[in-house]
Amino acid sequence: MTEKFYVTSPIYYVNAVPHIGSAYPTIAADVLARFYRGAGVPTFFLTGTDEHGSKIEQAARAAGQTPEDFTREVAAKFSFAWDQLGIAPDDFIRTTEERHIIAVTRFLEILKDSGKLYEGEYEGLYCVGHEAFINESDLDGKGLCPDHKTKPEKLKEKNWFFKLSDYGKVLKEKILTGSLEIEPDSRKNEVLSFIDSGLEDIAISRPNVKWGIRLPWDEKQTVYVWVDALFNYISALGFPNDEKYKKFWPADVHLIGKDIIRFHCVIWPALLEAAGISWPRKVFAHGFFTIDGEKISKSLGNAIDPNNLVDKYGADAVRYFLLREIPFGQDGDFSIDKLEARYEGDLANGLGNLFSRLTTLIAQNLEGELPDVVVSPRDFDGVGRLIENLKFHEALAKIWEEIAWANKYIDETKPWETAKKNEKLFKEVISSLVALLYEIAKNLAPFMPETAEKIRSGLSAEKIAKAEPLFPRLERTHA
Ligand code: ME8
Repeated sequence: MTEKFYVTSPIYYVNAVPHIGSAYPTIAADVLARFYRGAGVPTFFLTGTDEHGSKIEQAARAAGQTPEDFTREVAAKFSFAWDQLGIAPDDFIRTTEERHIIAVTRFLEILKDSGKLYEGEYEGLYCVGHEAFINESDLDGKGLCPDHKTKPEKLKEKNWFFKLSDYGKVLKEKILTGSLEIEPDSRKNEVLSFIDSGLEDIAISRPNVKWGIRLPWDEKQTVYVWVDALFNYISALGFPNDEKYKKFWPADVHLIGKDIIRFHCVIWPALLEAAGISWPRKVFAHGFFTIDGEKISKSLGNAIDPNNLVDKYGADAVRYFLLREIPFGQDGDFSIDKLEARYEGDLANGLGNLFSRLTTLIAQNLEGELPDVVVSPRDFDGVGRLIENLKFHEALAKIWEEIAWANKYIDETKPWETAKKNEKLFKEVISSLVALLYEIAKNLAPFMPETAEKIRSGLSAEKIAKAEPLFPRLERTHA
């Protein structure tokens, strides 16, 4: 196994409050971090908020607040939501923090000295929703951005440019040799063909955006928000001198959505290369999900607040559902019906029922005393490897096979009958089930930390009592 593990989620724009889309990669990063921590590997998990640029400035204005107050309030909402979901990052970076601004300023000076920046003029269409220039050919019939349904601004500006066009060759080489891994493969191919189509230099500063980090050598300009944002991955570690930076950089995996792959697989490595800094080892792009078949959008108002889900189903059920239902890396669909079906089937009737049957048998027949625990009758080979490879849904499927096996084993051995007839056999059955349940809890811990803890503490009590249901019956939302 690796000697250290550094995982990041995207940092989220604070123009929107947390929703299940932003919760998704953050939960996945938390699962990886918990898994590596559990394996004794020094681990660092970073998340945070992206707070500069026109989009945020406009959102603050619309809310009638200063950008400072606005960003602070929304960042706190992210932090709160992640906490509710059982997400435990080692750090939460906000791009408006002093430590970030200092690191970005330092990095820009290095970049300037590299000779890879030059001043030029840019004319193009800027989409504030994307925080990026877009091509005329990308617009819909009405001349609007197809994703944001807004008219892009025509800009003609003096900017500082970065010679991205110099980096096609090294990017291709490192991607093809796997020195920068991009997963899934389809995303890797997408990046490679984007590079093949020819890289253009990019503007890395904006003269007319006030809400941003000033260029140290040209105070009239602020850093392009995407460049500012990408640096979070090293500023949070205390680039360039902190021990943490030396210990944890390069990132072992950046988890991102497929929408922001070019920034992470092309611009970010090229900027690092120019500054002589090592590249992240892997970028994994997950898919997008719809809600009841519809795109998540402000105008539809269908964004789901994870806090409401946690209140109703508990954090672990939400974590389980998102990672079990949608194969990580593919697109999928979210619906309350599907969530409730898995809650009742997999969680209440599967795992919950197993735990309650077992504790009841021990409480009723052994006066709550655990027989000697043996080795688990089933092994969980491969679950760890599946997690390392980000195949979360397969890891969970494998754990649930064992849960199903255990419930069937109880049905077949009928321990409530042997309890009276054959105490030795009864104890053997119970011992192996307890051992198996410990194994289940151990493997489940990165995904469902609260549930794993309830199982462990329920089974390690001095006098084992019939357990409270792990997943109480739901009042159905739909008939
Ligand atoms: O892009 N399905 O931030 P953002 C799955 N600040 N994942 C979804 C989703 C959906 N429907 N909607 C959003 C930004 N996401 C930048 C990132 S990183 C240096 C800067 C997830 O608030 C997905 O991971 O728009 C996507 O990449 C991320 O939220 C974008 O969040």
